[in-house]
Amino acid sequence: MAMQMGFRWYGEGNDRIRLSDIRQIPGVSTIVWALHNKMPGEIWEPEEIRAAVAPILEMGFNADVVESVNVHDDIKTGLPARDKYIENYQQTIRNLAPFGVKVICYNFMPVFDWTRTDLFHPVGDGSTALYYEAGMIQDDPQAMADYILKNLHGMTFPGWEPERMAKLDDLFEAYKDVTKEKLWENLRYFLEKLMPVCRECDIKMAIHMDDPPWDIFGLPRLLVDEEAIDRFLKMVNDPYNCLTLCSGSLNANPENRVADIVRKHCSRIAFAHIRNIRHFPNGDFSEVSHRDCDGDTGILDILRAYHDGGFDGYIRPDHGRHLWDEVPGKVRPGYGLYDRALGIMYMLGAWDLMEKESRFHF
Ligand code: CS2
Ligand code: MN
Repeated sequence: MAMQMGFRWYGEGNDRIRLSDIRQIPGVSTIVWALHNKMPGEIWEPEEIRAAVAPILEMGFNADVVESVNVHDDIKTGLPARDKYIENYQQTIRNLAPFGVKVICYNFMPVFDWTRTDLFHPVGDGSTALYYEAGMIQDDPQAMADYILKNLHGMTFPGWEPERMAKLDDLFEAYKDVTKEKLWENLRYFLEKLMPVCRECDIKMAIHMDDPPWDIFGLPRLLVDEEAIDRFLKMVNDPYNCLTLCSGSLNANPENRVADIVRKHCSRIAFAHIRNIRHFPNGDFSEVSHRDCDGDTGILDILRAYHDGGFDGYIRPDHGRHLWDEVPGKVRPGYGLYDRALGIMYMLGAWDLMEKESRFHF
């Protein structure tokens, strides 16, 4: 098995990018997909899965990776209703298996998914990118949710479902007593119930890193650094309990050495997200192109660590900048076509060279 390159696609009628566009990017084998109309906790029915996967397979891709099957808040907060939602999750795993799905990416972040303060920040070359202004994330989560929803221009964004965001106060109330230790315990409970089903279906659960990797608005976050990743993998020590190692999420904290984590845990990384970050002295950061020298994340060291580790999982460019005609309203923030395509060519360039060198040396 070799590493497989993926591209996240939001589905027919829900993404301006067409599968036929993606086919023109060299080296993509895998469409990273999801049923974006599903609320956390709902069962994904076989007919719905079949309809979503059919065009992907028809275009000659595989549909091996789902991102995400979102986890209901009752599972994260540990309410009695969680058992019902965990059963639904198990059923979704069983329903995905016949379609060849091998990896499910998910996250365990309370209330919010990734958090940025500016979705179209000028990078300096005429393009824009997602940006985090440290001073802006203080005590008004509602203002941030409103800003993000407005700038999505009606597009769906997993984790930012308007229905959930409308009930922010209730959500914060539900997490009031959920300490970091409780959240760890609830994660363990969830995963231990899933592992037998994962084994039976040969599907890996691959947790996404928390983004940014620190507590926000007083909400605890778990997958934030090497120590937490060690703890997570030991807590449920099962080959089906894996990581979606997101280089950009982790490196939002510049102390996190992503390449070292890859070297340590390569066999437990089912899915690699490659995103590059540039840090500013005041604590702000911007997402940038995948080219190593454009940011501080160490993209080439990370790719080398994957190559040295014999990585045979799935990899994808994570967020890209918005280029050329990708202006607000015409592009899903972070998920345009062009910069992600450029990122793929950059990664494959580095990878092909490492392959060639290793064949030459051995
Ligand atoms: C993604 C995450 O856009 C992104 O940053 O990597 O939103 C990811 O899909 C979720 O956290 C996974 O559940
Ligand atoms: Mn990611």
